[in-house]
Amino acid sequence: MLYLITDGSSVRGGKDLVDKVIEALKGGVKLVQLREKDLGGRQLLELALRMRSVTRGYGARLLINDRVDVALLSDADGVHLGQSGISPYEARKVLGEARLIGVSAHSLKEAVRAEEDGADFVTFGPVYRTPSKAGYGPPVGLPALKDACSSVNIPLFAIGGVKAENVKEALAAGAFGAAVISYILASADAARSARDIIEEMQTRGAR
Ligand code: TZP
Repeated sequence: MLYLITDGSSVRGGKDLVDKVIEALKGGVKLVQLREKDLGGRQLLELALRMRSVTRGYGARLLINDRVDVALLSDADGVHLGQSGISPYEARKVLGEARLIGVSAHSLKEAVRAEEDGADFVTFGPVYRTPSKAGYGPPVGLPALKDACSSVNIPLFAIGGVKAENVKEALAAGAFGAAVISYILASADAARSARDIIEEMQTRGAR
């Protein structure tokens, strides 16, 4: 499963983020996280509602980064939580069982705790050096990914510098899927990039 995470600042050439996400949906993306940390609640909700409409049009799921309130107000499929926000355990009380809760983990310890706290899945990384601008720390590498995959029982998405050229080794390490920002959003042809990475993943039997 390919998981697209938005970052408006990764979009090149003055293109609109929603248009870029539509391109990615056309390329086969079925899971999108709206992650626009600079937006206030009002603007974020407005964008979430637009994303809700486009993702629904392509039968894709939408998660909202950190903001449980915005997820509920936009009727998103769930949230993706960081390490410093509210815990999956608390979020579940508000979201119920039907919505998804993802958690960002940067170490084995964080991945294990996310599972214990009731997360449905985790993203783990950065596995590789990431082209994305924000500071995500040094790559944890494939051995750490492998270790995490064999230590948790929930699906784990490899994140950080993942692209068509290296996604198969992440899956070989045990990852359920891959989460990407720049490989798709900074691509001149997001549909093609999405298709390329999905095809690579499917050769390893990923959905
Ligand atoms: N968490 C760990 S690395 C990362 C996040 C959100 C950024 C991933 O971006 P890219 O461009 O796919 O490397």
